[in-house]
Amino acid sequence: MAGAVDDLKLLGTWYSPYVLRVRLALSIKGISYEYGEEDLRHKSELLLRSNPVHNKVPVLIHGGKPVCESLVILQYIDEAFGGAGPALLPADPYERAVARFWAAFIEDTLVKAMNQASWSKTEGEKAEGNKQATAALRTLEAALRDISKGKPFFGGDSAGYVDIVLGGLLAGVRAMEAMLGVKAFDPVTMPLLAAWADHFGALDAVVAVMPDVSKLVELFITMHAHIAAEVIYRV
Ligand SMILES: N[C@@H](CCC(=O)N[C@@H](CS)C(=O)NCC(=O)O)C(=O)O
Repeated sequence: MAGAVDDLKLLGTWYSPYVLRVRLALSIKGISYEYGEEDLRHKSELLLRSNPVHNKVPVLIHGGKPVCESLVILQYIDEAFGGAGPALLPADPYERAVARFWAAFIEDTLVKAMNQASWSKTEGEKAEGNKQATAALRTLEAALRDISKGKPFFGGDSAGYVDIVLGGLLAGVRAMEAMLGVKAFDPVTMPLLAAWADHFGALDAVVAVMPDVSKLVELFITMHAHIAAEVIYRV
């Protein structure tokens, strides 16, 4: 295979949006690797040794050397395996800076709001999270219009760094939509993002690594039940 790389291992969990980013990048670049599924209640020695600061997945281990944090890993993949598949970040330094800016926005603003909307203990906190997530998505809709210049992806004709950072959230978004009967990427108010999600989700390289949405729904129902039980216990 064109993107075969020696001694490449990814430590992950099947439901993690951060791990999905790394799987998406490797899949889009056509790079093969060994995958190690972690049980986060009983983390492996390898994980603890490889990410001693955060003890979190994903960790990409290349030639025995660990790289941690999903955004750092994506940039490492682009630089270390430049010869494999399409480049994830643009070549132009200014466009690279713009892509990094939007990746940071997704991470710091959108993910934070989506987590608040999904996992808060009170309805008030959830509603505030929803409001902030919608505002962040509207900002991204405008960014997509500017950056893509009529093409389907933030990366232009093909999916790149920003698409992968946002795309890692897509399985979780689809699961929440199925549970709540709502459209997060509203085709009326966010037509470009709605089309982006359809295009990105249909790419072969994406379909190959997307987790099963119905399994995610089951997991989210269990997680919500745990949060609710904790609230009742605390009351
Ligand atoms: N900022 C990190 C976040 C990674 C993260 O939160 N991973 C979760 C799984 S979704 C984890 O490993 N949690 C284990 C723990 O918190 O102990 C990244 O982008 O890689």
